[in-house]
Amino acid sequence: MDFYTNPVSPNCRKVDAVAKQLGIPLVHKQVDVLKRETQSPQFLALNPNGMVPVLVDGDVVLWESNAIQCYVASKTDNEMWPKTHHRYDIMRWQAWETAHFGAAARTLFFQRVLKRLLQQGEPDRARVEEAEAQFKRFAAVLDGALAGRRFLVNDQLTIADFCVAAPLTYVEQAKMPLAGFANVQRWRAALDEQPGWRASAPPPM
Ligand SMILES: N[C@@H](CCC(=O)N[C@@H](CS)C(=O)NCC(=O)O)C(=O)O
Repeated sequence: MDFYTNPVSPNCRKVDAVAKQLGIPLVHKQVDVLKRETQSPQFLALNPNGMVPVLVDGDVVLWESNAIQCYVASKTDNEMWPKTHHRYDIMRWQAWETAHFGAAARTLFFQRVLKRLLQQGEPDRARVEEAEAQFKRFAAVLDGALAGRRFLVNDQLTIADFCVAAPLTYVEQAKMPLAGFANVQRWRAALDEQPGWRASAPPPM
């Protein structure tokens, strides 16, 4: 399977971590987002959104990291993408990450880290304040869900953990307000013990 990816992208990490954890081989095709390789006609033919990640498996061309996580995990029988009702609980966390928690984290990453790298000026204070408020609101939900358990779904490591943890990849660089969310911090430390998660960490920024 060809995996169009970028090593610093948290959305790509979601998929890479699952593949590495389950020992599913992917052929990594590096795409330089900063050089706008995602806007080339060849790349847009794979994903008209002009974004990584994209997976190509024979005739199957798939974009959207959460769908790709499921597709890759479906290649073997495993507990990370169980064939039980817990699957819908995983899908719920994937949707929640995209719509709420990850959205707030991505705004902080863009405003405080990417803008500088892209030479797009200073962080927008109003957007940072709004994103911090949203981040704290949803981090409280995550913290509550993790009270007394190691992992998000059925207390087993699933693709939901890698999905929800991915936007926290740059928590320090983007100064995401995680202080006070002890269960989230304990869960992040536990994920760092998982070989696939560790191996998918981006190079230091
Ligand atoms: N919802 C998409 C988002 C993908 C996404 O935002 N990719 C970023 C890298 S993390 C990208 O390729 N950005 C390039 C651009 O926006 O031009 C997914 O989960 O796959």
